[in-house]
Amino acid sequence: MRQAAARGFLATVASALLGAALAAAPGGVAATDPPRTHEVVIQGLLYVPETLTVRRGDVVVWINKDPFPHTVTAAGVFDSKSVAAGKSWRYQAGKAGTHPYLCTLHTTMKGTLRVE
Ligand SMILES: [Cu+2]
Repeated sequence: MRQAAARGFLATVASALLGAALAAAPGGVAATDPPRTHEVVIQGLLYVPETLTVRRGDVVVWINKDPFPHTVTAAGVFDSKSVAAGKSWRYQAGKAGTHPYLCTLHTTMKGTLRVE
């Protein structure tokens, strides 16, 4: 009997946790959350993080910490043009999908923006 009671208690806890989990949208972000701002640092000829996942409406800011210019270019989706040393460029994610991008000045620099 004690075991049955314990199981009942655990089931209650589990369903409470499940309820809490279901209250949040995928990724743990509620659908009603306001747009967020994400940062990608450009440093040492790298985008950090290299891959970033955001929601439509979120803003992504690329911050160029290198002492020379870079671009953030996903052909047909977004293009920062030249971002000078110490400057940043922001983009509001509007088009859902996986957008590989690169720096047109240093084409080995690659990143991916996933917009859900
Ligand atoms: Cu570059």
